[in-house]
Amino acid sequence: MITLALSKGRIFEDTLPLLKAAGIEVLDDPEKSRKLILATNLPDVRVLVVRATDVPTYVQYGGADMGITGKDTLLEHGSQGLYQPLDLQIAKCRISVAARADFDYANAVRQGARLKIATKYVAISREFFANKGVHVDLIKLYGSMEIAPLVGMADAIVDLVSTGNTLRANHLVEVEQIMEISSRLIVNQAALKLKREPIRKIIDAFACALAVPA
Ligand code: PRT
Ligand code: MG
Repeated sequence: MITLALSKGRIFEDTLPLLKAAGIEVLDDPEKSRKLILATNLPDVRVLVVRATDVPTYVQYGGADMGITGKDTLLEHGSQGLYQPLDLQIAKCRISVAARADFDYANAVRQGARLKIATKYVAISREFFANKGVHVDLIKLYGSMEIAPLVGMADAIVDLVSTGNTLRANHLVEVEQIMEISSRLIVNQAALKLKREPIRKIIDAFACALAVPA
């Protein structure tokens, strides 16, 4: 049995064509079904529907053999015990710093300055600002980060941006891009040794599908 951990929403949708290329069809729609373990057309392949942030955990502990997760999630979680064979080029976005338009970010990120950042991405933020020599007080949030600068709780946020509509709707400005984000295929290193052939087959099919221009 090969178990694949996926999250609902954008990653799931973008993954379906890749699965299809590997000859795998998921039999239930996770947006409609309440099932968390989904069967596929292949009797020895199943899909776990987990929270996006839990995908690396399932794969690391062997609850799933493989999974698909954003680079953002992977960097926050750490990649211990995980083999990362492919950048799937799906669910693309960027991770950026955003602040109120009236906030003087350029002045605030001088070497040795101090900045209050609200984010779900504390590890990524800590490293980014440490490399700049800027001291940061990090406030961990789990969502709706955009509110924090508006109510004076933080100077800026670090969050994912794709169209920029969410920032605009909340009167925030993207002041610096940290990195480009896309989703990665991750594989449990022990599973790769024990189930080498079927896992290799899936990795190769995904790689093949990626090589075909959309
Ligand atoms: O929703 P839940 O709390 O269960 O988990 P999650 O929010 O981590 O999952 P999900 O499915 O929303 O995101 C999964 C992955 O998709 C992320 O880890 C990213 O790798 C990737 N991804 C790509 C994005 C976006 N684009 C994105 N735009 N994830 C989130 N967003 C959000 C962003 O946080 C912000 O609130 O969309 C908003 C910004 O979008 P724009 O278009 O308004 O700029
Ligand atoms: Mg979400």
